[in-house]
Amino acid sequence: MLAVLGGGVAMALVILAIGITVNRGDGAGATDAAAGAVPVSLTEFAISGPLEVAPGGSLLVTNDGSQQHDLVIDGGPATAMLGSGESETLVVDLPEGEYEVYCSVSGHAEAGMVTTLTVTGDAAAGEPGEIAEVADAHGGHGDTELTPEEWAVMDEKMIASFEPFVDQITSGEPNTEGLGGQELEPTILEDGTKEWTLTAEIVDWELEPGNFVKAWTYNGTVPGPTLRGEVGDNIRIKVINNLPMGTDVHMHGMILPNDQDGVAPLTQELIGPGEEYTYEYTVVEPAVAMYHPHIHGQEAVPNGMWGAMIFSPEGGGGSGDYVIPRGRTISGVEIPEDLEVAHEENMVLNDAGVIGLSLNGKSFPATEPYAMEQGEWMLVHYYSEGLQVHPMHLHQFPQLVVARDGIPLDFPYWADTVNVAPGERWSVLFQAKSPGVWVWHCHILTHAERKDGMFGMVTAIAVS
Ligand SMILES: [Cu+2]
Repeated sequence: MLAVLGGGVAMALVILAIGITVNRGDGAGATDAAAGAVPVSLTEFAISGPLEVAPGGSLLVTNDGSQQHDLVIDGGPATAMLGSGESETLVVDLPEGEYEVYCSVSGHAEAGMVTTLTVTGDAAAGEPGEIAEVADAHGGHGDTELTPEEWAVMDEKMIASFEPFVDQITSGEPNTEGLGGQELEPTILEDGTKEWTLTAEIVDWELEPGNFVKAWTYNGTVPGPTLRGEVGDNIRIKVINNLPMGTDVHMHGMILPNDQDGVAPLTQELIGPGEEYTYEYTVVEPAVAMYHPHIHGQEAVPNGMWGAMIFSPEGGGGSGDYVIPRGRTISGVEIPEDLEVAHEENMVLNDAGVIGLSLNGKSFPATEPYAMEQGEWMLVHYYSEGLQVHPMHLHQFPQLVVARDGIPLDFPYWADTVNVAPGERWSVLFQAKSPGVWVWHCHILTHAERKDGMFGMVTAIAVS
């Protein structure tokens, strides 16, 4: 029986494997592979290569990684964004010469997803390339042969990359349009129900100065609006779907009736384009939670469809500070009984889709800097809407990890770097003890820095 089962599973896997290697564009992948297309493998974070192809030849590009990737030939054609396991055949109708090839997802080329393609009449068809040398010690892609003069240019670019960010600190003005994650006041209905309206729509979103992407959003911002309330609230969430595809809204971390769980078609009908749908239930437990579509989630969520929901205990005013261990001593440090949270912030991490490596929908130097006064406490809720783990490091001030997924820890602990995996929420508390500008970033350094400047998952706290 086990053997039969095993055989069945193996057969299913074979069928699945056949299924996912089929070309998603024109259905000719398998045929082309047989006819001599050069196989190219995309992984985190490498492109097999260097590549060689004859004029008019083709590449069979397969995403062997776990995230979305594409393959762009500089000055030539590109594949669609490929999901894990998907393939596409790319015809290389280019003159003989050497071309750079890369993945266009923000940060992926810098992390190693680049190689070269030589179009030459001498090319032997169908020979797979070797995995390119992955990120070297400089976080680049193997081209460490820069001259001191070239390095001097990189130094200059690196220093210059900070300017727009420093301008934000000194002026207090953001350098891009659009600020995500802002609190949305509910409409209070006659019976006391709190009602929010969320409109799902695709908008132009300024990710970094001058760089607009087609973000999938709630109410036009990344992240979507923050919803706050208390245990005992009856809440209604009205969803208007202006997307070109169906959607649903899953409230991850909220304890709710099954028919409010937002998983079409299991617990509700799909909300079609142009349709409206209303969720309604009573909040029974405090939460540091989040809402996002479940259907098409792998695409919608990294592309920006995500928002925070914070529900305090009754009488808590909608604050997430119920997670703070006031009056306790943790590793010798006393947490004051009367601790006041001067700043409660959500920090939403992303690394995929059109938003890419970012904090709260912005990539450095557009990330928001935080202004604090010496001695103030900040409570931060980290969330991940991406596909990877990010070790979040704050310079100088140890972070007291007080809650996981909105559940207060019996044993809070201090750490200077906190890992945040997809789906998780980690709440941390710190005191800004010393003045200065203190950097706060993901410590996977290729998520924060490339040869010619900082980017992605970097911000700072300016303590006065
Ligand atoms: Cu990271």
